Amino acid sequence: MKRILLFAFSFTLLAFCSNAQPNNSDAEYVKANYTKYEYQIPMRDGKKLFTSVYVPKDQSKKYPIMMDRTPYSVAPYGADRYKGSLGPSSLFLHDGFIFVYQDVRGRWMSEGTFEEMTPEKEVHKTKNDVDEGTDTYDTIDWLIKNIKNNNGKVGVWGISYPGFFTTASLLSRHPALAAASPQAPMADLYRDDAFHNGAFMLAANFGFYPFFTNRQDDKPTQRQGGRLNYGTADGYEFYMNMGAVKNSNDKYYKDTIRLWNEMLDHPDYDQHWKDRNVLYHLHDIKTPTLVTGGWYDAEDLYGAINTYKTLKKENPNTPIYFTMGPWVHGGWSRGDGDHLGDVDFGGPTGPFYRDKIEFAFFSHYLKGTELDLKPVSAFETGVNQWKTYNTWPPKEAEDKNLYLLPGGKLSFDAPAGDKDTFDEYTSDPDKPVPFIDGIDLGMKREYMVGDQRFAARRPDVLTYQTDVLDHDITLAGNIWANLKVAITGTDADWVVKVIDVYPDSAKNNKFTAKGTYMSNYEQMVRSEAMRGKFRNDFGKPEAFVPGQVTPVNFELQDVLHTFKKGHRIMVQVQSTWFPLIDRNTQQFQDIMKAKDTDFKKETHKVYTSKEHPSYLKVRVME
Ligand code: PG9
Repeated sequence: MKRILLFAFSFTLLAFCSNAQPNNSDAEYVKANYTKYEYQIPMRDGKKLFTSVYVPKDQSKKYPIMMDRTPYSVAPYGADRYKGSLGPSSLFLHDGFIFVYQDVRGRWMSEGTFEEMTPEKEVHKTKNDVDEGTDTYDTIDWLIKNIKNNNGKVGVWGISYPGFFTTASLLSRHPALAAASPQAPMADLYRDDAFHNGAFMLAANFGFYPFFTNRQDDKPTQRQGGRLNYGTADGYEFYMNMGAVKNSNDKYYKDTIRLWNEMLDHPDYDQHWKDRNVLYHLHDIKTPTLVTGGWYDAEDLYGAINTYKTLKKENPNTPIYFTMGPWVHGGWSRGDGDHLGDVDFGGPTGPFYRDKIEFAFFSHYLKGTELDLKPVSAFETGVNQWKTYNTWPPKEAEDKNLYLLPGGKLSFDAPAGDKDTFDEYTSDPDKPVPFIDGIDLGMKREYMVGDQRFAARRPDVLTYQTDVLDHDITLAGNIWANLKVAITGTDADWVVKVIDVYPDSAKNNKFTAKGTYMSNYEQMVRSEAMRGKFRNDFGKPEAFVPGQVTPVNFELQDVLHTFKKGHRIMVQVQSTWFPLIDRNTQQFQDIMKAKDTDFKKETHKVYTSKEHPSYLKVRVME
């Protein structure tokens, strides 16, 4: 019974986290045209990794290998009952490749011990020292030597955690590794899925981490806590009732979830995280690489952008391609990608990427077909058009400051006058600002484009907006928030949101396909949190001095968005964002060990004066 359960669950998650999409006609095609083999491939330290290999029945040709190394179980690929396509899209399936799926070390049917994100140990003391780079090397070497009719070229791809294993495959530096595509790759778990500038991503992780306990003796769980009875569909209510984060073990996990406890034990950026940051290792890479991400990826936006930027910087002579589309986590691998929530992208974006970018990239490097692809392909939201660039961010963009001014104004003109103006609000951890309008048990991914009017109407959310724009303004690149703040407590979280305000009904009585009335819609474009005590160093938290004006500067991830003429640019500032991030006690302490009585209501000030300017540094193309 358990095995069937295991199969059923892992297939569900697999479809979510990787590329497979249940598609009966493809499954029939697989059965008719491919033969499946299963192997336990020996690594250099003797451990064997379970590997499914699908080989075209037509043995008259030689085929490249496309490999996906995953912690999410290849059981569905290993079972006769498997339904679905093979490869990043069915274009690969029908074009003829050898497909390889491998359980990474220590997961499911592979031997060894699973350690989160072990990219490459700095020093291999003995030849048996292993990591994901050496496991990939040994796997590729074995495949090339043992799988009939391979053409000696291997491509590796994967989304999310498999995206990390794809980046780690580059560290194998195996001569047969001819192309790789890390997609929504986790790069630094601290800044990707676990924390955002030190604020803990509570709703995203609480229900998911049970999946990462042990290999064989763990009941599978659905994403969002399949083993838990939340007792409600309202995450805001559930997590308020949970109270302090440490109650999660007392009330639910009883210290049984290793990865969850790693988060609670490592709230600062310490060696635990540095050992798992693959970005430190991306040098001497020769393999052509396509990094793919989504502007609205709520999980690994940092990973996609920084994997590309690091690869490009460290390996100037290696072909490194970058695609960013208007997608959620993995959204490019399935469906049309023509809208998200209420926001319309003017047509399908996924099929274009899968055919003209992803399939063209691998076909070129694995089969020698033509490739007409610019280094950067980026979808410009707001005007819904694909743009190509030689570099990212585009060199044409120029840095400008967008100032928060008195009276809720926002302008490229710096504040004037001598009055040390500021706005203030009471930040109450017992009444945190919701991150969505409505209810959801997890990290509702539409939050990244959601209408922010529900928040703007709260007294603990500051809102600043430009006059109606008389021309289009494009932001292309990252955004830095530079706040000047003062608080009555000794710690605080700062959330900055960049919002596109649609024209009012007089000029915009547009309804979306879903029937949403977009007049005065306040669409989120980019947002980020910063736990104030980490403002100078994620590894060295510092208390605020009550009442002292203090700079808090932090990066919001890149955008390519045009605020059209007739729209406004809006910035909102707040100090709670629940339950997307955990609540700050607003007292300088280890919040993971805080008690329910430690949470204190405090008053926060955001300065808007010439002496203490708060602004966003943006990269503008006009
Ligand atoms: N990026 C997702 C994740 C992995 C591990 C821990 C937390 C999140 C994912 O692979 O779906």
